[in-house]
Amino acid sequence: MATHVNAGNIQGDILAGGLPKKTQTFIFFQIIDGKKFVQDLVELAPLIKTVEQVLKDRDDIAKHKKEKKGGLIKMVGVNISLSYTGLRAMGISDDKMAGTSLSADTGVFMGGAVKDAPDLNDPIVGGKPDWEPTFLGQIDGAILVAGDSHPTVEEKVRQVNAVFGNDSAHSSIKVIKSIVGDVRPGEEDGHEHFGFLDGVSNPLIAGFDPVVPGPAPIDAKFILTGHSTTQSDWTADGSFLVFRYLFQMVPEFNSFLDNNAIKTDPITSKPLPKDQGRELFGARIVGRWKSGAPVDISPFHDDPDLVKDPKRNNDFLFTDEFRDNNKCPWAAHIRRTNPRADSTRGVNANAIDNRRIIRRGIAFGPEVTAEEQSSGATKLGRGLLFACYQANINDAFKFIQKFWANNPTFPFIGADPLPGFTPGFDPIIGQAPQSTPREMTGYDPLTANDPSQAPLRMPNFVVPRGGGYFFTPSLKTLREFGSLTSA
Ligand code: N7H
Repeated sequence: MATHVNAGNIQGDILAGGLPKKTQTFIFFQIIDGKKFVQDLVELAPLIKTVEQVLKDRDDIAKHKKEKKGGLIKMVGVNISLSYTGLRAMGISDDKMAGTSLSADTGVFMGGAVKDAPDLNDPIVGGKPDWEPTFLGQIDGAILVAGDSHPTVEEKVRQVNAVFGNDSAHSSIKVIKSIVGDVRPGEEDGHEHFGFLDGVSNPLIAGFDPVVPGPAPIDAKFILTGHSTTQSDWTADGSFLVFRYLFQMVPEFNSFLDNNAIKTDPITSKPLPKDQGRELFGARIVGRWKSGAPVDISPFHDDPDLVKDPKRNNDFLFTDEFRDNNKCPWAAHIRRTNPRADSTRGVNANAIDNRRIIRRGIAFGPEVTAEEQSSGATKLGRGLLFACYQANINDAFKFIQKFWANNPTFPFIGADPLPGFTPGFDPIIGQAPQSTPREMTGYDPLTANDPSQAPLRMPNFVVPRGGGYFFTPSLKTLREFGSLTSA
């Protein structure tokens, strides 16, 4: 039987499409008075938006659109997550975490994101990840405030601050960094900074989300903590939030697309105009066109109508191309991060429900300036505030980054597909070990399956500058932390 989703008990960013947002502020904090903080959480609980409220918001948005009233409904939501050091600062002992989901991931959550960064091949300088100093220090929690506009979010942030005590002498927390993310303007709404539509494919939850063609729904226990054993505990209806502060080198990425535009039309064998060749190359390294249309369904030309149809935009499993990469290269970002049937058939068949993540990122930073575009060099910081939820960080986010994106031989393990062929790194997020080149193959449809083709060298376009591993508790647990801290 599918795990029951108790929508009124689960924080709203986790399921049902997450907190509706045009802008989102991430507030990272340290706990300076653990006892007061635990009491403050009881007061904060009514301000937290649940999945139940998100479902209602989504109905209201649909109704507003249907009535063509224009503008946006005023809407805002708050969620809160805690790191291991945060839980400890609240007075929750390791004993209380033992035997729960918090200790079930080989120490990844408890060890924290800084310790894990070398294992993800994040660049290391002076023995430390090359991150912004704030993220190298202690971060006890993250408050997410998402809404329709800056004034709505700012008003809610003031309300949240008041709960913890505005006056720094009496506040239970100290804010150490706030980052604002914004949906990109105009036609780029919903597209990340490289120009690709984001947020298209997320796992469907069995018995909760409406079923559409594509990968089969997964049990909620792969996203929600505390449901993997028959006995549920205080971590039930929670989830782990992985945050990554990812900067994107957009002008450099654009030059890379220009320089590697596909030259020959794979169908007519005639020369391909430069702009078309460039878009085809971009689509093949991501696995979707900028419109969001998947190359596995529309391999050689964009089809923007396809992505508007939720019954079609995810309806592929890479099953037509088990042993080739004609339509979608094996290294392509979406084939790497969700290999669909690549992993569930053949001699190395493995179910991957426990590898799925629910992504909730938002873009940050300004649009590319004319000067950056003409010089081909990034001057201003921009990128993705990457956020994803799962029941086990080691099995999901970390596995995807380490064993899929950073693994040049995936999916060639043992006797699986073409012998002698190395797909290379995920071109978007794959990270090679220090001083090792990042390369991929299979990008040109004409030579896609030729083991003798020269690999393509790729600079890093995505640069990690921070991160955090957090636990997002249920509403019930938020109110009852006090009972866990008493001896
Ligand atoms: Fe990715 N991009 O613009 O290229 N991602 N991603 N991602 N990503 C996806 O389905 C992107 C990152 C996943 O089920 C799309 O939403 C960028 C990390 C997964 O088909 C696009 C960055 C991790 C999927 C991008 C970035 C993942 C996915 C297609 C960093 C995990 C779903 C649209 C700056 C470790 C795969 C969509 C599926 C899709 C981009 C980061 C994972 C366009 C720019 C760090 C699981």
